Amino acid sequence: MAMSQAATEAAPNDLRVLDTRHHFHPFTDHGALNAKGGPRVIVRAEGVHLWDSDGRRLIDAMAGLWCVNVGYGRRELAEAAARQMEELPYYNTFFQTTHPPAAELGRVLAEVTPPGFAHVFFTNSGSEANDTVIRMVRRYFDLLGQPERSVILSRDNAYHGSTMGSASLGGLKTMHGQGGLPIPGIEHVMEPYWYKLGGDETPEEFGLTAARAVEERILALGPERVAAFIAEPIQGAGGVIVPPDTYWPEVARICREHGVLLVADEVICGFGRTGPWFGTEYYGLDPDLMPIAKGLSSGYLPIGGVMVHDRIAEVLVGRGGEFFHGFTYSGHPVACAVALENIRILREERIVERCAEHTVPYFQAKVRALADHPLVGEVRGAGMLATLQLAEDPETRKRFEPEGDVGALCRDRCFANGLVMRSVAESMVLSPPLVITRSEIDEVVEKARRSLDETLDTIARPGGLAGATSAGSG
Ligand code: PXG
Repeated sequence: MAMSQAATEAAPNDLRVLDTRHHFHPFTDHGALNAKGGPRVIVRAEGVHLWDSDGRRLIDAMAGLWCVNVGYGRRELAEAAARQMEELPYYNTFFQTTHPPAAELGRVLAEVTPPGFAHVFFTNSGSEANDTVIRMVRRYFDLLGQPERSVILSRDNAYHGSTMGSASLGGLKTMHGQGGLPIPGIEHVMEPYWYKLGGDETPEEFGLTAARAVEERILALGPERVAAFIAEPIQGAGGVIVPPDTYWPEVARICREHGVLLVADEVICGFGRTGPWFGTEYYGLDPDLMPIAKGLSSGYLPIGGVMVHDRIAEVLVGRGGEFFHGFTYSGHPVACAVALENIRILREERIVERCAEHTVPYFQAKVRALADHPLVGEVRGAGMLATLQLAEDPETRKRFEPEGDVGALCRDRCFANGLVMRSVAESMVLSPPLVITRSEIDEVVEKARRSLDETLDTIARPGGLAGATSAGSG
């Protein structure tokens, strides 16, 4: 007690000290964080730029955490929140009650999502949306008199959230190693990550191999036991893994043939990230459930949901009786009002369409030009998602060992150069706001190239990598 008081007195206004003392952060190694003197402090943002507490300007090529699709500083969103706070700051949507923002947002979501999604179940996050998926899928088959159809298939290296259910759906072994996950009834199959797993197969051949891994598992378990397959159209947090073109048509066929529901996790891909409004439209998929979050409110307030296709709603909503599920803040009026305003902005300014037409080709061309860098083995991407896959030997796809150090070093060089990029192992990820301009894309790419050069310089020096990185997720 005396010690912490002394430290508080020593630095009463140092947010880093306060934060280090009191804040237990998500996905952060606090030992490493303390060693470097505490976290960076972001104090302000406008458009695609952030400012830290030292007054440094950073360009945010990650749209926060893949979510600030309309960019920072949209006053209309703040005003929508303030208006709703004055009118009705809270009321619940349980027990036969609603309020105008929830009812209105349901209607608007039915308009902007692909045909057939007339119903939404509201949550506060993507994790809650995916937990809701588990309960919905199992309830659906119970109602159909097939309670044994309860297994949900997912993929290695998938990210679907951090709650017990959604982390179980996820395929991250590091997460499963903490707290006894996955929960029963969830199985993982190979991800369609050609660069890492494709061996001697062409991407097209490997796409079919990865799809057939889904079918093999369904057959091994017995199709009568398999309820659903969940996947992101394009894996985001796994490292922007764009499946080969052969993958999705085959997976869709397999699910249809075996009566397995298709759950498309649109938490990152939704609301324009891949080009069209939804990632399922990018691939022409016809999913049964679509968890959404992030871009729904452009991250201005927490809100998520599960879009339920009519053929599922007919059972779950139409004749299912009471679904014993919900959150105090399901359909929170202020979050709904902000999501409504966000979608109004996206529609009225045609942000998704203009981005797909004008920004995506420029962004993809500029980022792909980094493929000539000696550290870059492959550039992948679609829409406003892209990644630079770093490699020790781009010719042979030889990866750096141990995985992650070079990516973390490059991520640190990006920060030093005023660029926010995420490193996922050796994938340097880009997911900027959809409103980024061409000159801002030039700024991102120029800073990325400089950061790659500096990374290469460091690792080329004898003993250069040792001690050069700040460990941990980034
Ligand atoms: N599904 C997908 C596809 C996601 O990317 C979630 C569900 C969970 O959403 P919530 O709102 O509960 O976080 C996500 C979240 C990263 C990173 O570093 C990615 C996410 C969250 C935090 C960090 O790439 N994705």
